[in-house]
Amino acid sequence: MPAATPAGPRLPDTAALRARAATALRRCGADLDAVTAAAGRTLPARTPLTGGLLADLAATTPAQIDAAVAAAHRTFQEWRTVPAPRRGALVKRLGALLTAHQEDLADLVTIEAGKIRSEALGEVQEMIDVCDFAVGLSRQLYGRTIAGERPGHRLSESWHPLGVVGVLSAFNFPVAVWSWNTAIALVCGDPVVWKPSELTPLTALACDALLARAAADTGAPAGVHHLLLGARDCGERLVDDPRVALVSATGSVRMGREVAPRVAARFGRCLLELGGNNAAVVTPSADPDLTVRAVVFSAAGTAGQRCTTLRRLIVHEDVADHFLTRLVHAYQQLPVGDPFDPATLVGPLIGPAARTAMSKALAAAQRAGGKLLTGGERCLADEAPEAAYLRPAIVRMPEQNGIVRTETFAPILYVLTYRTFDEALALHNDVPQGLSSSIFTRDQREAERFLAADGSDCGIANVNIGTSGAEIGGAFGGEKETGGGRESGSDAWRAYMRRATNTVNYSADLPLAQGVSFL
Ligand code: UN1
Repeated sequence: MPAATPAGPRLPDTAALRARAATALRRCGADLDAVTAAAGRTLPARTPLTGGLLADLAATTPAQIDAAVAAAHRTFQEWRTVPAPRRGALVKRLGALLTAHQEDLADLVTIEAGKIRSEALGEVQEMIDVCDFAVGLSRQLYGRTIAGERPGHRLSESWHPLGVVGVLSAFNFPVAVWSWNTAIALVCGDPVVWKPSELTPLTALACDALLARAAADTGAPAGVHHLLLGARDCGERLVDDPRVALVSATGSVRMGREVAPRVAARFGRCLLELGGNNAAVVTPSADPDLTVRAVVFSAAGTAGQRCTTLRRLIVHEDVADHFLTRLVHAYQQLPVGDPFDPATLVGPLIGPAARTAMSKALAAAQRAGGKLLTGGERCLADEAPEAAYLRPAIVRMPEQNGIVRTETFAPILYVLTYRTFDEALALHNDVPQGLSSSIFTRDQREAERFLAADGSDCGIANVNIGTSGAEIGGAFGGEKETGGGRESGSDAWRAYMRRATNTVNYSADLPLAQGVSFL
């Protein structure tokens, strides 16, 4: 449990957190006092550790947003002609600066998003990893040569920079998802305008300062990156601006439903990473120790606030009771509290609204016949009444009803049981979302079936590991209401470039395709 004496404070106070954030920012090259608003439109920066106010920041004005997009668009005319490996040099330098400032950035991630130390460091590592990936990619933006049908002709495709990329990111991965988009957009030749979650402006300021330094150090134009601090209206201006060629948005399904048609109406491109409702199938042959550990990390880690968090467990009825006894026991040992304490495994939820959403979902699940096996209690309420520390919960459900099919961004794991493997797959796929999925089995037939065309319908399908914690090398994203986008590894870079098909006639004849004769 967190090292604490019952009488003493168990959480750092807001003033200490503010000082720590200011130090981390200063080391990264940003000055908290300089960005604090004297008057006018403000954006409050809070910490979920106490619920306290860290600073009132000056919010970006509509005129500044338009100026940022205009500058990014101007920079595009130049940046697109810089050879990709030279663009890679900027990202290489960014990766080096992120490495040098891993601790500072992790401090800010903990202070603003509430992540425990190891996960905060892991999030920064994810940024460093994607920079490495993008640097390699900067020499591998390959097109194809295609076997054409006409003699004396060469048919090929080339990939060109697309334009300004607008990145809308969420609080739960305040910097990693930005880096997936930004590192790849930059090597692809696209300037970035970033609108981070209004809940995590300080981590964004630090990243923006480091990228500005990387640009200065490598001779890249400063206009390749712009940060907008503000609420929804900031994002809306990016969504509606025809100079923004690609809007890459991470967040709720509700947000995606607004963004996608607005971008489509102007024939812009969208890359959406929306909600998940990720499940794991636990079969009779599953390795019990490994499965319990994987399930606890995926379901209760990050306080249940990953898109990839495990939210549904589909367990074979023969092993359900035994497995759940072990799982409940593991849950009850989870230390909840100050995320800076190395013993803590579960930090706070992002704020009071998340606390309410969790309580409401638990009440709805129980009204529908669910049995709360553990969790849901509030912790540290006396010390931090504005914060949201809750024990991760497990609820055994009689069926997959509306509440189970809804993503609640909190540590609630719903348990369902199955008899036949087909039944497990049907339950698995019968939700509107399609991000991540897992099966725990030592039966190869089951494992392969889960990964086959009629198995999991998600963008990520795993065997004997949990639903969360993907590496950056694979394409990240999902189907159905998750939005269909793919980010980070594999060939996700193609979303950030435009494809041109080129046919070159090096003969003296003019044969027409499809055997057409004319003139
Ligand atoms: C997210 O929650 O939006 O796979 C991203 C994972 C992390 C990324 C999650 N690498 O859990």
